Amino acid sequence: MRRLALLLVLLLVTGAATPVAAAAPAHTVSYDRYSLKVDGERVFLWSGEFHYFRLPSPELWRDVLEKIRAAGFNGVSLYFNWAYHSPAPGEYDFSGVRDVDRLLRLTEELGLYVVARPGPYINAEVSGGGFPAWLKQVDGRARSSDPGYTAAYREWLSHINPILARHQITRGGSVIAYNVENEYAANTDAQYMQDLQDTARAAGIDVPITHNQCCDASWTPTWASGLGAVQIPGVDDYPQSFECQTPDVWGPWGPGTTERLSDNAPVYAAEYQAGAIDLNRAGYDRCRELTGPSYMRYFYKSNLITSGATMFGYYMAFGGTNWGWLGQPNDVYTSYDYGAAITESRQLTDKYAEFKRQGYFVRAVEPLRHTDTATAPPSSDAAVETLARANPSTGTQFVLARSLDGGSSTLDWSTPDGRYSVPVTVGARDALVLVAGYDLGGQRLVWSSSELMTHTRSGGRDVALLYGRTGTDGSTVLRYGSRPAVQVLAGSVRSSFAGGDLKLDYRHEGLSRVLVTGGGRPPMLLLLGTNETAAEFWQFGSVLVRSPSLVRDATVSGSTVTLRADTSARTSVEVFAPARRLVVGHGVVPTRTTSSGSLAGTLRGPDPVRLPTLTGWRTQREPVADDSGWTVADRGLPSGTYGYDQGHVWYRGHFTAGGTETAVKLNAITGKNGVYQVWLNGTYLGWAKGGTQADSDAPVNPDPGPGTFTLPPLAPGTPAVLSVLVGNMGHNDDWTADDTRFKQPRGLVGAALIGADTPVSWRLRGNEPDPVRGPFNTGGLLGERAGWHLPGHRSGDWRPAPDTLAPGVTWYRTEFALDLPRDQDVPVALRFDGTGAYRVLMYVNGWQMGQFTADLGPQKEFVLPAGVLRTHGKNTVALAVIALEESTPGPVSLVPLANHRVR
Ligand code: IPT
Repeated sequence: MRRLALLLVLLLVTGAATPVAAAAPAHTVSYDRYSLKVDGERVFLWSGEFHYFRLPSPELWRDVLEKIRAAGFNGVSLYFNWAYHSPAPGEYDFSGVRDVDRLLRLTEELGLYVVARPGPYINAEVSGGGFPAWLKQVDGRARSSDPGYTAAYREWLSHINPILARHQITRGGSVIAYNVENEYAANTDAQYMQDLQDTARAAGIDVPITHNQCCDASWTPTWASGLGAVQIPGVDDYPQSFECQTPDVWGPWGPGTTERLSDNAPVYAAEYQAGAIDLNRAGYDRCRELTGPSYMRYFYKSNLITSGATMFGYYMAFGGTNWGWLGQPNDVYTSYDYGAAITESRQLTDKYAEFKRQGYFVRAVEPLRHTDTATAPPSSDAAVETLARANPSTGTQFVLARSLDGGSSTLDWSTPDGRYSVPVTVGARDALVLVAGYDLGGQRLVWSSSELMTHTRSGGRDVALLYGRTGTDGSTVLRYGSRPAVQVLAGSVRSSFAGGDLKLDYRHEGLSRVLVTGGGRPPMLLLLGTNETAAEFWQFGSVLVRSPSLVRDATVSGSTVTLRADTSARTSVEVFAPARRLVVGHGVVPTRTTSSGSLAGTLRGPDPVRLPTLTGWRTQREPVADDSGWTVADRGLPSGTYGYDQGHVWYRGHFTAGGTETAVKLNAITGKNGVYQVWLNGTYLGWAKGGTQADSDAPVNPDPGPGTFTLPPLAPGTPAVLSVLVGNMGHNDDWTADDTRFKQPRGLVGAALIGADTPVSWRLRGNEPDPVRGPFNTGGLLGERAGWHLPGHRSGDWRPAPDTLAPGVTWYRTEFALDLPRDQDVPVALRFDGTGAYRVLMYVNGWQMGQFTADLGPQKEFVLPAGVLRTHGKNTVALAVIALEESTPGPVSLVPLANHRVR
């Protein structure tokens, strides 16, 4: 009996650890110069970048991935962050929020392809560019074939490669390609590049290996040939730059044309700009504007036609949060919203709608997967530029009509089905991709001046959705053997029939509907919308749904169609499927059948929610503890030498005054925006900015690190102690692959008394990694070391909060309970108001969810993902308020960022 139980337990345990269902069918992955292929079928890879390490809530990975899928993406591009998994050499953790096996299982469940990007170097604005801090102490240049570095990265790959290998498509999983290194363009070492690939192959990676070359093909090597060459070399392109403060300046970083790097591999836009880092702290709304729908239409559609690229990785689809000390100090702050299509609080934006219009098109129209350059129809007006591609087997043509200033033109279009004069209107900074000669289901689309978003075959008829800018004219021509019957169900559409061509003329307004029957073809429902109404459609398999709310999924079983949908208000829903009954979530929705043969109903919105006010704050000063147990700085001052790598480090310097000391000269290197503070015998001497990176891009480094602090007079023989709190901001990247930025030390790097040669003996204390929340969660504040940020800490002896804070660290704690409606999604943020010379590290249930920099801005609201936040139960908030000068911190509150009913 017992043995049986043991066996069962073993089975359960091993069963849980086996990621891919053994029975999942294996597939082949191949490629040619046009596209990837799965089981010989061409695949257009339309993927968005997602960073699991920026969303410490596996439950919400599903939410984001479902939203990515619903937008029409068929893949995700995933960096794997070495540093996130490895707190120390030889130590690796893939549990909890680091469970990438779970992430990959989710992609499999959702049917999303994965481009796996395990680095070892990833950049990504994460601390060290993904290199663990301990690698700074390893001899040998990082990103080279130096033996010290080689041993280190092989250790990482020996952990991550087997996970990725068992999730490959070739073993029934989701991984379709494996990307080595990242924009490896400076100080390159081909032997290293080759070894990364040999190591992957030895671990069973058999999908195509890719690389993302920096910026454009002028960067060499491109890794398209020679030692270290990959199978599918790709290019990263950020044509809009990162200057979010000037969102109207277009294309400062070049035309953004995706380039062909190899004659026998598809064109791969490995990272194509889909947002921006906020280098100048303009706020992410500006970044979203800089990379908004207009840019997306012009640049993304141009890419389809200029290069014929069939592999895209849009960076980012969802940005997330630099929680803890995850972020790299120079380019980002806590939020990594990125101005992406899906916001940091998981909300959909107008960029999402544009992705949907383009993504559905790319998915639906198979001939786009295999195209060559073709002659473009001449345009009567130079304001509208045309470019074209055609599918060599079907003849289907794709014409790009783009304009910078806007214009109307007539195209003299020689389509596969005859020569036509096609009037088109293109807005300013806009582009259309028009299709001709396309076998659309059972129909023949001769041409259309509307854009095709998608089509489906359902209930024995074809349904096609076309759209254009509101107020512009559109025409669609379909070919029939004989005159079909045309029934205009909604809107105003004129039709004419001549020479086998049915021509429909209309203005893009709302949603017109036309039913065409007879003519020797199956019936067809044409939906003629605007940019806005088209974006209200959702498609899952053959089911088309129209609703302004998010639809996550749709399935048909018998005569019932079941949807999963979110609503933020009462909204309409219309389903185009051969069904008589509509179920949303678990409830039947009353419907009527429309003249279009669809089911229409209404979904109710969420109940209002109120969040509690944060009250009852208790405070405690960072303890002035006995430092006898601290680490003796017997090997120099930098903190990394002692393994203190994240966040703050306290230093204590003891000396016996000679009586002539007048000042202390210090230097700390913190990374950009870090500061350090100094006390003598408990008296505050002041603060200074920490030194930043030795930046090869900016050789004139202002390096504000050094600071000289005047000492009060000290009588000879007085025992004195200097206390220095250094606020490290994370580790520099290694973009230049030369160690200079990345291996820059952190903490104090220089200390000397002025006026005497008095020796000072230093001790220091820094962080210990949190075994649950990971290596980036905490730094070395004494309160962190004492667990004051943790939910279990008892703050009974803490005092009520004072109005004014003395310089230094004051801790605050309070609790609040939440009981949000179970079927509602209410993203919550912690909001800080106030400005001044102070900063706040915030902890929610022990998780460090950000740093409010009242002295720098711009971020005031810090997203708290459910999971970290208990939406049903008690929550603990702890704040470490670090005052640089006497400060009066502003109020802190909980704010709802949205409210959706989820079914
Ligand atoms: C490119 C990196 O590959 C990526 O990791 C990330 O850093 C991104 O930029 C910016 O967010 S680097 C390129 C813009 C030079």
